[in-house]
This record gives sequence, C-alpha cells and structure tokens, in this order.
Amino acid sequence: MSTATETIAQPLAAASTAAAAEITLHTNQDDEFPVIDFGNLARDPEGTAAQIFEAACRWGFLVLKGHGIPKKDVDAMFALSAEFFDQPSEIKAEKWMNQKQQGYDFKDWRDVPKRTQAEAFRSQCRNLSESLLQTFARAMDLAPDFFTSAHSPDKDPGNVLRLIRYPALPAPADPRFPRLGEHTDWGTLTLLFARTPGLEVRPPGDRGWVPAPVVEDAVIVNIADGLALWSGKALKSTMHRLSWDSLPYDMHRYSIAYFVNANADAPLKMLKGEVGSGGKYVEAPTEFAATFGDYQAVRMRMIHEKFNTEGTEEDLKVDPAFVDMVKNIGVAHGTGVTFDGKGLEQ
Ligand SMILES: O=C(O)CCC(=O)C(=O)O
Repeated sequence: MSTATETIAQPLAAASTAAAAEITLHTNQDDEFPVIDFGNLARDPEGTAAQIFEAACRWGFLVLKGHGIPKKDVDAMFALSAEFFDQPSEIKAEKWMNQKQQGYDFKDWRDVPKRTQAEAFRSQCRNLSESLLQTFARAMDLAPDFFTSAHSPDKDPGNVLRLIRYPALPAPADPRFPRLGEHTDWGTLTLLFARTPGLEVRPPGDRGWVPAPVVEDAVIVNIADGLALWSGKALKSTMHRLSWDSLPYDMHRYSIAYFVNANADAPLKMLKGEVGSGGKYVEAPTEFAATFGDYQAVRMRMIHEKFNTEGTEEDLKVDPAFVDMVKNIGVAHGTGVTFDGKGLEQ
C-alpha cells in the first residue's frame, strides 16, 4: 500500500509529557549513532552483517549509506510528496482513506506516471528491506530466507510506503508535545528517508533522547517490535519521536517511511542465542500461540484499553497469555500507552 499522511503533533503524546520535557543528550564517542555502509556487503558480507546486527542490538537504529536506491529516485519521491501535499484540500480529499487510517491512499491514483513512480520506489524499498532481513539472518546464522519467507508480498497486511508531511504551524506548539509522540513501530523493520533533522531516539541505556544525524543520501533503518520479539529481544525496538528543537515550527517537515510487516498469518516464534555456538540463534519455547497479526491486534487492544474506546472482534480474540506477554515483555512501547506491568517503564 502507498499512502500519504499529513500529521500534526499527536494529542496521544499528552500521556508522555514527562518524557517530552527531558533534555536531549549527546552520547560520548564510543556510543556514536551507528552509521554503516551497506555498499560493503558484497565485498564483506560477514563483517557488514555483524556491524548491522550489533548496531541493531545496541541502538535499534542505524544510518545506512550505500543502500543502492539512487538519489535521483529519492529526490523524485520527495518532489512528488511536496506536489501532492501542496494541492488544495478538496483535491487531496478525493484520496482520503478514513479516520482510522488518517491519510490519503494512492492505490487508485489515476495519474499513471505518478503511480508508476511510487510503485517503482516501493519495489526498491522492498528489495532493500529483503536484503536487510537476509543480513540479519546471516548474522544470526539462520537460513537466508528465515525472515523473508514470512514477508510474502501477496499476503496481508503488506508493507506500507508512506509519504509524510508534518505541516508548518502558524505559532509555536506547546513545547510539552513533541512534533510526533514517542513510540516504537509495530512491524518488523522501518526504512525512513528524511532530509531535515528532528528525529530523536532513545540511546543505549534508554535514558534521554539523542538526535538522529541527517546523513546525505542515507536511509535510517530501525528495528520494530515484530523483529524484537522474534529475536527474543536481541534486536531492539527503540522509542523514537520528532522534536521541535531542530526544525522551526513554521517549516513543513517531509519524510518518507517504509513500514515492513511480517505476514499476519505467520506464527510469531521466538529465537534465542545458542550458548557456545558462536552466535547461532535457535527457536526458543514460547508459552503462547500467536501470529504477527495477533501482535498488531494486541497493540490495537492496548490502545483501546488506554483510551477506553471500543475494540474490534479481532482485537479481543487473541490468546490472553499472549496479551499479558506483550504487555510485560518491554517491547510494546509508546503512543502514550504505558502499563504498570513489569518491564514497560523506560
Ligand atoms: O517522520 C519521521 O521522521 C518519523 C516517522 C515515524 O517515526 C513514524 O511514522 O513512525
């Protein structure tokens, strides 16, 4: 699916005002935000996989250079995004999806060259995400298709390419609210293209916020909850948010996110590092039977519980043992949802 979202400072973030007021930290030299060149993969697959794996375990975020998506294609997508959002609201409204999805859908875009361009970019992102999933499998000594085989493009929910504009505001926002509330992503991986600063992430140790560097022609990669769970939390799904600090309130912020999701019907298994195996991961026993679709249903249910809104049948039919696990494992963070349960406090 390709979508466009214009988003304002999230009211949901009201629940996290304490965190929003925290100062931004800068890390010491040993803890630099990881910047990795994926262009080295062909020459040094093991070394590159180890670097990416380490960054993903420690930070959950990394800046990826040499990712192979040509600059001209990324430029063209940003131009397309600006062109789309600059249209009058009535025109954009034709593509309005619904209140829940909060954005515009390009599926039935009648402008064929533009739709073709967006679809071609989506395929490039898909290829990159598959290479990354294979790289994680390599680092964990798993079969190359261990992760990708649960990411079939023909199954729900599919990956989502989202063009995002955070609109300029006429006056400064209440500084207690970030431009985008702190959260983790629910899928397996996210690719984020952004040319302006503003993204902040929890550093190793999970205290304070560190600005993600803007590196020319690079893409930011972050681990989402699905891969954190799958890897038995070896890979880290890290809280992130957008602050007002680095980009004036009266400037639009554009980004392009590609959210990678495992198939809804894929069983959510957990892995663990095998002791004494030199880094090999094996399947770990779990006390629940659940799929990746169930995980997303639990996250929706947590939102409904938090805000006292009605859930759907899908949200309510998952194994209660799995619901408890998700609440307590310390992976499902953000969107203002916090529980008193073990392990969820940051
Ligand atoms: O737009 C950005 O830079 C961050 C987007 C993000 O974190 C999200 O949409 O989940």
